[in-house]
Amino acid sequence: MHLTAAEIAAFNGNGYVVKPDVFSEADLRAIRTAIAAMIESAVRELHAAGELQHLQSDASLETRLARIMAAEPEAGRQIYARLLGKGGGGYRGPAMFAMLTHPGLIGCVESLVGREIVGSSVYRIRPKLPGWAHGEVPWHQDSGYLMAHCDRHLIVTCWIPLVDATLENGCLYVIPGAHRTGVFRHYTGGHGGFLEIPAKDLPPGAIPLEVKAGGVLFMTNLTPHASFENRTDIVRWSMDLRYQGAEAPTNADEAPETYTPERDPVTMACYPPEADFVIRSPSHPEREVRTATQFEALRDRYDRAQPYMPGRGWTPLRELQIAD
Ligand SMILES: O=C(O)CCC(=O)C(=O)O
Repeated sequence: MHLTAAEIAAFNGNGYVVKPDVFSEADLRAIRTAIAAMIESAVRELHAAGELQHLQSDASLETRLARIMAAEPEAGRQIYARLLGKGGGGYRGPAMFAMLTHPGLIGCVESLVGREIVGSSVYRIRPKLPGWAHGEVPWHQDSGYLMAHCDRHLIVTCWIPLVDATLENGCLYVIPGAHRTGVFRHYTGGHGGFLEIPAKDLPPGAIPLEVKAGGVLFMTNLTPHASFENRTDIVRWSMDLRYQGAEAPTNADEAPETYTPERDPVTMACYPPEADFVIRSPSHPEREVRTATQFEALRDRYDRAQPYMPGRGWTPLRELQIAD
């Protein structure tokens, strides 16, 4: 599977394209089952420790965390933290590796970045819970989170809903064409604790993108996007995976210990705290991470070393509000 010429042109012109049916139901079942199993194990542990009263065992993946969060919010927060870690990037099991290396997805990514493909360190699993502020993600460009010298490189975000993403449950919004403006000023401490571009700084024309489970929304790292309230009673589970080509800075061949405050920032990977991984390299196949075990070991090594990443110097949002 690849993107068609029309899809590539849409991606370049608008900063995004939606491709339906990249993942089959069976593909999604594996990751959904893995997430459900992580929830089950966290629930059992908390229950055994007396920190959760109701197991909510009869609930589905779509409803279990929502029900726990509504009934026992502290236990719900703990499950979220244990389950996903790093804001949603903590899981590195075989089902995650299968998603990251999915042949159809990688074929589409190849259409955008070329044949040498590096998996960007920042991947996330997100449960957008009903009525949960942290689940709403304010306007930002992914570049806002990355090192500034990476702004000129293409890093493709693949946003993958694990349930149908609708207007009601908080699908993504994008601003077509706004990726051509460069990086907008972001502020720290925005809604839900995320980085935020104030809406007044953005061009008009935001549109919602409803995407069915199995489809993928491809975006550039400069595409402004946001998602708002989930007004349903189900969890809008999604994943966002990122990929870059050979020319973008990476830590794929580096020891995490080399990331120290003394190091010149322009020599750094785009997001040093977590491990990048080579998905496909026809020129250096020996660099490829080929097994889930290799992948897990690499991610663990970076986690243990806690590599240094300098901030981008974004201003706190409250300072803007005081100035206003
Ligand atoms: O899933 C969401 O609601 C937000 C996703 C996002 O901001 C991203 O993938 O960068």
